Amino acid sequence: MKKSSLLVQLVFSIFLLISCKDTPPPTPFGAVPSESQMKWQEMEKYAFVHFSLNTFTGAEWGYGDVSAEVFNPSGVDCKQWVKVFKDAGLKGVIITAKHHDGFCLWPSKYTDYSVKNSPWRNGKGDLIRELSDACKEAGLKFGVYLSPWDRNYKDYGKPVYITYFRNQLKELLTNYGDIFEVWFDGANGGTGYYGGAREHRKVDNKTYYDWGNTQKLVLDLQPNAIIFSDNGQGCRWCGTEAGWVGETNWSTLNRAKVWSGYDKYEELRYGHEDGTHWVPAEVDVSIRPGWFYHSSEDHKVKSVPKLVDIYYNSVGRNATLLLNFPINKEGLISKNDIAHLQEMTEIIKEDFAHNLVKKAKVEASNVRGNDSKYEAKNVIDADKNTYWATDDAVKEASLTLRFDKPTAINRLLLQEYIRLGQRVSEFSVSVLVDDKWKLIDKQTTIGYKRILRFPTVMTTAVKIDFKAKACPVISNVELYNAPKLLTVPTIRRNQNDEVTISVPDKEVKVYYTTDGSVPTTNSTEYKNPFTFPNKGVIKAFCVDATTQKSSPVGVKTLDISQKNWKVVSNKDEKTKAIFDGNPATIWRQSSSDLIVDLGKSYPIKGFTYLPDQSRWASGIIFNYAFYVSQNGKQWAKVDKGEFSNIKNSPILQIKTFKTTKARYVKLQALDIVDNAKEVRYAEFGVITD
Ligand code: FUL
Repeated sequence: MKKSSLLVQLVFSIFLLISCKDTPPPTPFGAVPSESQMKWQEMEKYAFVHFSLNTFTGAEWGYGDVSAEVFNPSGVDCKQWVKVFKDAGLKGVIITAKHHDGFCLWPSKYTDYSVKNSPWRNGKGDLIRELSDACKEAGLKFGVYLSPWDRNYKDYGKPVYITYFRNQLKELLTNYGDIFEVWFDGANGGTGYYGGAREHRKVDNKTYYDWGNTQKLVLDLQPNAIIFSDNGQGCRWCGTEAGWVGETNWSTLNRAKVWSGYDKYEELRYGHEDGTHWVPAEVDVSIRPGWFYHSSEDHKVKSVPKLVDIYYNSVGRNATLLLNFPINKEGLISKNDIAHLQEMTEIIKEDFAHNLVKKAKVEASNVRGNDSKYEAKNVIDADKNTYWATDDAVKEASLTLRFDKPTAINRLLLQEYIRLGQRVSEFSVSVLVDDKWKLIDKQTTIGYKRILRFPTVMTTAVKIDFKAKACPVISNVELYNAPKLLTVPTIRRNQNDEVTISVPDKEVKVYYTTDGSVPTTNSTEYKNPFTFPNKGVIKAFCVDATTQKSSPVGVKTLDISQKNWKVVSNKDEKTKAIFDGNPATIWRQSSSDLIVDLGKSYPIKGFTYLPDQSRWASGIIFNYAFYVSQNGKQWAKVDKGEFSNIKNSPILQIKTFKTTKARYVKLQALDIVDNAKEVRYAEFGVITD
C-alpha cells in the first residue's frame, strides 16, 4: 500500500472514531423541572378571569356578607371568553372559583353561599362546569383559583375550616376534568363576616393551612396540576401585580424559607440562585386596574404598548404570563379589553414573524466532546429537544452568528435547555459593525426564555458570550427585526404652554401640524417640546421611516392658554396640578367651589372637568353649577346640571352654554359621588368662543 493512501485511511479512521464517539450529555445541574412544569412553562401565556359577587357590588375584596342573590349576570357566555383567549394564543384559563368573600361559582355541597342560591340560571347554574366544558371544546387548559381566606365561612380560623376547604378542593378537582393549575392566593386572614360574627381573625400562615397535606391532596387528584402559591410547589408568585418579573430571574427557590403570605415577597421577583427546588415565576396582572369588573374602569384598559411591555417583561424574562380579564355584569369580556388584547397579540406576532437566524451561520467557541450531537447548529434548528453544549470544564463560551450581508436586528431570543437546569448567570451581546465588535447589552439569567429588545442595529455578526454555573446548554437562539410600534401619539400642553408629543417607540419619526390640517411626512418633525400659547388643534402621527407605515393621527384640541390662570378660591400651590395637562396629577380641596381667574376677560361658552383618574378615584362631582363673573364679586349662574353616569364612567366631562364674557369662572360641586368629604380635580379648562 502506498504511503499516501495509508495516511488517507488513517485520517478517515480517526474521523470515524471522533464522529462515532458518544459523548454523554451534561449531567443535570441543580434543581430541574418536572414534566408537568415543562408543559406548563411551554404554555407561556394564559388567561385569568375574576368573576363573583364583587362584579355586581363594585368591590375588589368582598366581606362575604352580600346576599348570593346579587349574582345575576344576564348573558354569561363562556364560549365567548374562550374564543377571545384562543384567538389571542392564550393556552388556558384560570377562574376564581371562590374569591376571598367565600362565594362559590359552582353549586358546592358544603355551603349555601354559591350560585345555587342566586337567580342566575334559576339557581341551576354551574359556572365551573360551563367554563371547563367550553375549554374542553376549544382545546384550552383549565385551572381554578380557590381562595384559602374565606370571609363568609363561620369557622374560618378553626381547624374545621381546613376540612371544608379541602372538601371544596375535592369537588373542583374531581368533577371538572383535567386541571392544569390550582391557584392559592397569599392573602390570608383579616376582617370578615364569618357567619355573622363580623370580626377580625388572624391565622398563622405558616401552620394553619397544613399546606403539605393540602398539596398532597391536589396532586393525588390531579397529578399533573401545577400548584401556584408564594412558594409553589409548581410555580411561584412573581412578587408584584404590576406585570413584570426581575431581569434576573432564577426558576429555583429555597422552598423551605418561603411560605404563603411571605413577608420578603420582593425576593420572589428574582428567585433564589442555587435554590433547592424548581419553582418558576408566573406574572399575574390584570388588563384593567382592578381584578374585578368596574364600569368606571372601562376607559382604563391597559394601553396596547403597556400590554406589549408586559409580555416582554414576563415571558421575555423567564416567566409565564397570567393575564386577567374582569368578566362584566353581563357575564362577558368587555369590548375594550378584547380590542386591546387583539392588538397586543398582533404586535407580538409581527415582532416574531421573521426569524433572521435562518439566514445566519453559527459557530461556537467550544463544542462538547467535539461531538456533532452538541454542535452550535442546534440552536438554530427550531428543534427544542436539541442543544449546543460545551465541555464540562468550560463554563465561559460564546456563540457567533454571521450573516452574508449587513442585517437589521432589534430582538434577541435565547432559551436554555432547562431540563438540565438553569445554568447561565451572565451573558453579553456584541454586534459586528464596520468590522468592530460593539457591546450592546449585558445581562444575567436566561432560563426557559429570555428576550432582549434593543435599538435597531445593522450588523454582519452577533456574538453572545455566556458565563454559566455549569457548562452552558443552549437550545435556541432567534434574531428579529421587529417592526416599529406605531401608536397614536399622546399630545399634552402644560401651563407654560409647552406642548409635548410622546410615542413609546423611540425609533419612529413624529410629524405634526398646529393648524388643524392632516399631518404628512412633509409636516414639521417633532424633536423637542415646543411652545403653543394659542387656541387651536394639534395633530400628530408617527411613521416608520424604513417601511413608511404610519400610525393613526392623534388630535388635541387646545383652548386658550392657561399660563396666567390662577385658582383664587384657594392659595394652595398644588392647584397647579389641574392646569398641567397631566391627568395623573390631582388637586383636592374640602370646599365645594373652584374659582379661577383667567387673567383677562374671554367669551366663555363652556368648561371641561376631568375627575380623579387614579385607581381608587374619589371626590368626583356629580351635580354641579357653573358661574361666571367679570370682577370676581358679582356672579351669574350660566349652567347647572349633572355629570351623568360619572361614577361608572369618570371620563372627561364637557359642558357648553350660551356664550358670556367673563374673567372669573366658578365650578361649584353641589354633591359628590358617595358623599365624599373632598372634591378632587385632575384637570379643569374652559371653552371659549
Ligand atoms: C390577590 C387577591 O387578593 C386579589 O383580589 C386577586 O385575586 C389577585 C389575583 O390576587 O392577591
